[in-house]
Amino acid sequence: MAERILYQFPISHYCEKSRWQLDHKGLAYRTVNLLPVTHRVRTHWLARTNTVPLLRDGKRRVSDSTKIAYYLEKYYPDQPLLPKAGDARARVIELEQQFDRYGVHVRRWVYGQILDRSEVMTALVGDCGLPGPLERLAKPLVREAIRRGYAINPQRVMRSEQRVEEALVLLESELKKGQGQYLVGDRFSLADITAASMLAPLISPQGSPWDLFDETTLSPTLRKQMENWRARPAGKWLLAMYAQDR
Ligand SMILES: N[C@@H](CCC(=O)N[C@@H](CS)C(=O)NCC(=O)O)C(=O)O
Repeated sequence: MAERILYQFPISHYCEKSRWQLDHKGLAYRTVNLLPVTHRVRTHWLARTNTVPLLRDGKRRVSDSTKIAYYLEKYYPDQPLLPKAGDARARVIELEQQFDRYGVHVRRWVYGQILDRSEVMTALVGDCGLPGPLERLAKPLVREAIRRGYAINPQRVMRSEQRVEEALVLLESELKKGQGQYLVGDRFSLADITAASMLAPLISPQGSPWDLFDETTLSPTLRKQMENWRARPAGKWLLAMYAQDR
């Protein structure tokens, strides 16, 4: 059988979205961790792209979590995540796009708080198959590349915090419209996977890829913020999604 590979960064929430979808559909795959920065050589060679996730499914190569989502729905329609037609389909598509866009702000806000922690570089660089001395050399370079590439600076992080709040409000208002379990109708869909993957780094549910820290070592301000988010409806929903549907 042809091999299925997801090229990824383990703590990328866009990669989490694709892993969740593959897992939901029960599709076998293996992950290959790429080293941020030099990953571009591989992703460009494979699919003329600079970003992960990138799915290699036998001979086919698909990059971008949204394109991967549509690809998987088309070729592996079991356990569907996208309604076939009608208003529900349009709504899932719209929410998927909205939460995907908020993902950029979640990423900037989270890195703004934790980029200097060693656990982050260990998660990103530690499992890429580099020998020890190279790994030690790579970590500060990757950290600075992330700082520059994602504009992790105080002004931009502050603006992203407002967009994060908007995302949480959107999630809460959508949940109010339905029965509170899923975003569109009474079925788990791509909208739920996207919202949960994009926002979960804010509260690092147990067992998720962002469960990296001994939280008692985080700053009191960050701990308080996470506690507040976990206590509000959006946070409770995210925790429930990870506990029940992930
Ligand atoms: N729209 C893309 C965004 C993917 C994305 O931003 N991936 C980041 C990791 S979270 C990446 O590969 N960054 C590396 C780079 O930009 O060089 C998707 O949905 O897949």
